[in-house]
Amino acid sequence: MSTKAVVRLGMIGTGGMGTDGHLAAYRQSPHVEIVAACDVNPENLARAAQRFSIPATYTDYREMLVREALDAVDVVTPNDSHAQISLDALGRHINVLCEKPLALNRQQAREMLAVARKSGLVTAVNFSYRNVPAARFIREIIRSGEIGEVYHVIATYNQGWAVDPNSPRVWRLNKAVSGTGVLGDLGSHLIDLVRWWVGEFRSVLGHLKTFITERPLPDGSGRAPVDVDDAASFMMELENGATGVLFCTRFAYARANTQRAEIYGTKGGLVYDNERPNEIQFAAGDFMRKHRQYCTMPVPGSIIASRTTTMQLFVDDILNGTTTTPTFEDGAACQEVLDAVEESARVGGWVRVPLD
Ligand code: SOE
Repeated sequence: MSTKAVVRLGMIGTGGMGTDGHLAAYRQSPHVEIVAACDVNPENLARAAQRFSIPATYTDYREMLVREALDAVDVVTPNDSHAQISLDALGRHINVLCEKPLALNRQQAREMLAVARKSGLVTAVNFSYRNVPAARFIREIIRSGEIGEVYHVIATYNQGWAVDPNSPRVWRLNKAVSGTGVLGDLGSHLIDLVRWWVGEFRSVLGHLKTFITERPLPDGSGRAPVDVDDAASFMMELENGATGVLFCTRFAYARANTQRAEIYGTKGGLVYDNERPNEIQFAAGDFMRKHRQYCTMPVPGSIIASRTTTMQLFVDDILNGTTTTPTFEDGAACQEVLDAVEESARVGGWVRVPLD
């Protein structure tokens, strides 16, 4: 890649994830220039512009798309605006990175995917845990054949912030804005890891649960209902015949952000833990099976050293014509599973993926 090549990027959404997550990541790349930022919240926008020295600011993304000569946008807004912003950007021939979950539902996701395919542009979805060294190593081991054919994946993703009944009714707890609750927010990461490690989903049996159905509004103006899932559990069968269970919650006491997965194959087993990103647990072969032993295996230094972010990969993909990030294909495939889990929970039985 030429050291001079630079992607001119417009940032859409300058909340915590937009700034501490995305803009901070772009700062690590010499190949991106943040030429403009947009947010409906002028205070967040001004703070971000100052912190990251962004020359132009907008409160309407459409104005930004028209006025700035952009190569790319990064969409880090609440879920209900992912589809329209992405479609508008693609329509102006601008490459798009979008936060997960890609959309509110599969209909939106399918439209986004169809437009993305037709455009030939680079699209990315921030399934960020693919970048955890242990997650990458697990994929390499599975693909090498070292644990044989996968029989099972059991994965959990636990946060605990919602256990406090006074924790406010933020947008993530409002179905009209978020689509689903913890299912789309955290479950989408697990679904993506399972697809990336093992393969596509065939069917699911879901259960969704809301524990606290009303909370104080963030601005103190009263209380509002919570109409999304606080916890989501689902069984799954994958296309290769593997079975498993995924579980995610915002009600795991004293947990900040804990992901774990166990993967069992015909010849070995693996354990992933995002809080121990540079190691895995591993067993393979008759000797370890006989003695029921798992050993801690360090992730190879080369994988650790090349740890990156979706944001840096997105920029490199635009400049190099490569596809190294999860794309709208992955975002839409994940959305098909999310919709299937929701539908399964509604009808109380197994459903096929995709639903229709
Ligand atoms: C929610 O608390 C959240 O910020 C998710 O939206 C992110 O995707 C996850 O990586 C961390 O937790």
